[in-house]
Amino acid sequence: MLSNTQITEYHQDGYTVCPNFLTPDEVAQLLTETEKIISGNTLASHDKSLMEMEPDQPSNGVKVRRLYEPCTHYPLFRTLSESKKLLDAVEDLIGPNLLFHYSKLNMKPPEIGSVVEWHQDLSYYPLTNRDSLAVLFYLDDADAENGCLQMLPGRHEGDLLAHTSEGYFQGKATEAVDSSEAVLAEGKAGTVIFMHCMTPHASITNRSNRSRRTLILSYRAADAFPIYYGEMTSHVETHTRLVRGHRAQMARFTMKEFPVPYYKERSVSLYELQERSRKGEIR
Ligand SMILES: O=C(O)CCC(=O)C(=O)O
Repeated sequence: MLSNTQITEYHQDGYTVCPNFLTPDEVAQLLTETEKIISGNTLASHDKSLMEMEPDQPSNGVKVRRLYEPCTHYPLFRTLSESKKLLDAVEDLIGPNLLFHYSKLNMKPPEIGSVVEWHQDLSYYPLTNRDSLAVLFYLDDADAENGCLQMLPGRHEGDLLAHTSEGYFQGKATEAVDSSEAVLAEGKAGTVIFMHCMTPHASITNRSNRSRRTLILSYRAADAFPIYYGEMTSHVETHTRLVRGHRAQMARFTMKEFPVPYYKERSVSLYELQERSRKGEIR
């Protein structure tokens, strides 16, 4: 359960940070499992259906950029996604009927970990309402040096920033973001951030010699339905499951209109999409 202060903070700022949400033992178990999953994979030879490697390393390099959908593939992560403590907190923020939406583990390895440019999650998968959030679990101490999350407080209420250019979704804000307003969410391993789906966020390259592994689970209210069934939506929806309460019989609409993300082609991740956008390939 979250405190009233945390709930108020989430609604006012678009996020709340909870130190010590996971015990050191829980963090250690998740990291041991992660090491087991990635062991033996290299840039030249890895299971592309389960993970993405950092591209800028030798072919025998072992630095993983992201694990795809850990809560679908591995029981330890799935159990966490359905744990009472976590669902109680999510319920405090978006109500009693909850869909698990998707998961990923961003590895941000030392001295290489890729940048994440400013974006709002709802731009990727527009829903009929905004009761959707990401839960970010720091599995390492995260700070400015190793690329902790940065967010723009209080910017979750308005319109979506532009994420499109030349008619195609770019996976990142295509209008200027004033990062002088950004708040760095530093935290020890075990810290959890509950972040609204409209909160603009980003993180820089990992410049340190320490990892910054962050597990991200997304949830939404059961009456929040995708408004646009492109190929990307159909793919992500296969991971969606009811984790608390009842399946909705009615979709709840709270917005008159919302930008549609036309993906130029299927992309495996935000990293790849943002890279292609930087190279001017999405047009
Ligand atoms: O790992 C991060 O710093 C942010 C990740 C993120 O925004 C995402 O994967 O959508």
